[in-house]
Amino acid sequence: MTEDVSIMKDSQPEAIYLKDYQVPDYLVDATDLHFELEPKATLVKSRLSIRRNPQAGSGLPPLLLDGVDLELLSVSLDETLLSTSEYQVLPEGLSIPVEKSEFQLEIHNRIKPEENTSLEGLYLSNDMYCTQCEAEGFRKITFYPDRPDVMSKFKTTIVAPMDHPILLSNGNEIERGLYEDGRQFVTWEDPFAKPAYLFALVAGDLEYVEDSFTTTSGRKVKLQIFTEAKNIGKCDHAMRSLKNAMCWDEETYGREYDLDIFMVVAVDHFNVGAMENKGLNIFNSACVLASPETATDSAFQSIESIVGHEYFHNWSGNRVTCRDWFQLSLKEGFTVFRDAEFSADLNSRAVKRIEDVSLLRTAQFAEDAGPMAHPIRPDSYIEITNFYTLTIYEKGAEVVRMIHTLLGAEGFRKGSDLYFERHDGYAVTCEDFVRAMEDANQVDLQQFRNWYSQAGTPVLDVTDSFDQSKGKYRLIIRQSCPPSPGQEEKLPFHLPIKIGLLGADGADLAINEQGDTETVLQLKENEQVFEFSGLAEKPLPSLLRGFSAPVKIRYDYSTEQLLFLMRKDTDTFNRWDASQRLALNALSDLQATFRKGEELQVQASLISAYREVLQDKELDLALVAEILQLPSEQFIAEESSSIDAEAIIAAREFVRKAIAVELFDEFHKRYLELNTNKTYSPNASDIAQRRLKNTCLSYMCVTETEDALDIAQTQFETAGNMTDSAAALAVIINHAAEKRAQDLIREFYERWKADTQVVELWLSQQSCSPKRGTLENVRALMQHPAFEMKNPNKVRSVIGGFANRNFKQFHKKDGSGFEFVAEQVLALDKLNPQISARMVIPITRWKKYSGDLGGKMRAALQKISDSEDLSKDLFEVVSKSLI
Ligand code: B3K
Ligand code: ZN
Repeated sequence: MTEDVSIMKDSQPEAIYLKDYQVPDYLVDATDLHFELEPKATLVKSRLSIRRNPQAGSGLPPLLLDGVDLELLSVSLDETLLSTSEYQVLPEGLSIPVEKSEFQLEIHNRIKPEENTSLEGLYLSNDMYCTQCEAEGFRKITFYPDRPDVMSKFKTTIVAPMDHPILLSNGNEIERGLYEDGRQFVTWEDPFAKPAYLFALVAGDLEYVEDSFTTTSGRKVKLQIFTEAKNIGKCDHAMRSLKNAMCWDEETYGREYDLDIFMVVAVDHFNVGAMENKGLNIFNSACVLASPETATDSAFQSIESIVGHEYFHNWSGNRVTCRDWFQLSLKEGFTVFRDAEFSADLNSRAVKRIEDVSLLRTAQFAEDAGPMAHPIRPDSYIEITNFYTLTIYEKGAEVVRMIHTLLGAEGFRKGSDLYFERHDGYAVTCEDFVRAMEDANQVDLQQFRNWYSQAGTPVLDVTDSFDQSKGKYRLIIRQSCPPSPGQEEKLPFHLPIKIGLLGADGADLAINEQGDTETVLQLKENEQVFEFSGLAEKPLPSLLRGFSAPVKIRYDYSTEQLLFLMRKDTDTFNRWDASQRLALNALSDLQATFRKGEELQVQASLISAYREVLQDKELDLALVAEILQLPSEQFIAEESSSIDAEAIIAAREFVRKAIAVELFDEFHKRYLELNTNKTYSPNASDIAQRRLKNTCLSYMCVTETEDALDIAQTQFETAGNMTDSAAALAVIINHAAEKRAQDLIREFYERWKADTQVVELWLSQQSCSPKRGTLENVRALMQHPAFEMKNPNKVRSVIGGFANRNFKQFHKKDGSGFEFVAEQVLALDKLNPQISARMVIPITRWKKYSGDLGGKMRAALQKISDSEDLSKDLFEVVSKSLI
């Protein structure tokens, strides 16, 4: 008996609503899985101990199981084989009539890992079997109530031929053996009940490094990182990061690890960065493997934070999980906040904050103003995979950070303790998180909840006045929030605004009678006035210190005031922010000049501000590097009410060149000072030194002089680490004449072609080149043996690099960049819908463009929409963007 239950797609996929949530009809107390691995036909046998959910009401409704792309072989209920007439096969599952409130269900089905290019469910990556089940991938393995509020204890047996000697699943290994036919088996048991999305299986010819960690209460935990043999030398940094994370979570949150073993596996084909499966984290190779010769500083840092992130999920996500997928930010926002604090504690706090805020203000703000805007707790979705967004993750983390700011570190810890204690072992909601924070601190966060239900980036308009005779300073703050899809009117938000007041000498003035020099204002009304007395002079406000809320703040600072803040503010973040404002203002003026066809000129004060920063030996090197970076084209675009891509490019290139030419000698001098031959270490101060050095090199090469390019070439030839080598390659690709660039590109590839992560970097540097002809080169790269359309990292490097990080060539006037993206998105959709729905994003924001660029973008999007058989994922993004 064989039933093919592959999807029969309806013409219009339907939305799912939070308001329709109902508790599950049945619970699964135990899940016993048995896999016989074969690339073309893996046999899955599942035995489920099921019982009626006492909370779900009376009667015995049919049992509904999810199942997608499965070949059903048999269904047995309490050991009796059912005939096909005794259950119903649905387009995406099974419906089984039930007569008892407790029963055993056994299902046998087959799947084809080899054909699974969606990388959801069980699939093959370079001959290694692996799984990805979050959010709804388990249903591609077997029939199951695939929802996070069904938590079950899993036992898993994996049977495989000996050429796949490593067989892993969640929990502890309890048995292993050999069959007569030469296959081996291993059985794993996970003592913690978990939703199916945390299930994992890995089988392959892998090697591992091993270490251990002893928890505060004395449990010795075995730590193992598995990779293909060729990568075994690239695991040390991840292992160190893991131990640091385990230690940090004990110290900061009082959370210990709970199993005897913690395993990490590196996989080349992976849709996202990593996955927090219980006891068996699966990582995209790019997010775990590193060595000084092959990985850049930023790779080292992101590995540390992702290893931390996945580890922290063991509590914020696994022990306490989500009731439904609308609550995704409950685990993701909180865990991003946790990993950001982990990175800040281990490295430079200010730089980490600058990096995170840059990402938020560039990409999340754009999302919040675009067609897919949604609150951190969405009300509806068509395909949940589309909601693993910057809003859920990064804005979600900002919302948690605001709670931390409002309650203080101690209050927040009381709240998190209560949250973990109250909800351990349960699937809960964002509401439960906020309530724990309230209950532990006896505070009212009613209005604060608007952050969970309203999309869009709030705007704060700030004005001030000073009454000299009374020494009274007033800040008047008005908040508003633009409409977002389905939400025309917004209620006011409750948000913390951290401020300081600067006196004429730049020192922080006392802000109240206690003599505090910094305070957190709580904004709740649409308009609120804050008064400060006892001031002898009108202060200069330093607003939203540390970016204390995810908002846009408008205060009419003059150029002189911004220069003053840039030099004097005691809040490092705001010093950097003032430099960004200053540059943004200059760039905005230059765009206007460009549109008028007049000659462009850069103010001398801007150049001298950069000179001063460059020569400042007191300032943290990392901060100097950050300040010297002009706002990215993407950030300038996000800040514009209507995007004029040509003017943005012209203005930014002009300023960059002017700074490079005017300060060439200073850049060169600083470059030479910083170009010391240190042994590589990815610590914060060395990273800062390399970052500033390479910023100097990059400015020098903007002049396109042979002298500068020779320096870059020498750096390329002598570099002892990938950070310096890649930085030199990038400037040569972007600024050198064709021959020099091509020679280096070839040389680099020949040297590194066996290293997947380096090749990904090589691909992306070329697709990001602002040089003419890049699109043709991108097309050529897609024919290169190093490119693989079925590998998301390669797609992200080439197509993603071009569409997201090559502002100039992607926005070419003829619309060729948009057409290219549309064409690739359609091809990808047949292989991997999660990736096609990501790659389409750059052409969805057509409404924000001025001139006919927006029209061309829309036309490319329309072409996708007109095509047959779009995946649910792509359909949702495209249809919402065309409205
Ligand atoms: N929780 C996973 C996300 C997987 C999503 C796949 N569609 C990674 C993370 O946030 O830790
Ligand atoms: Zn996460």
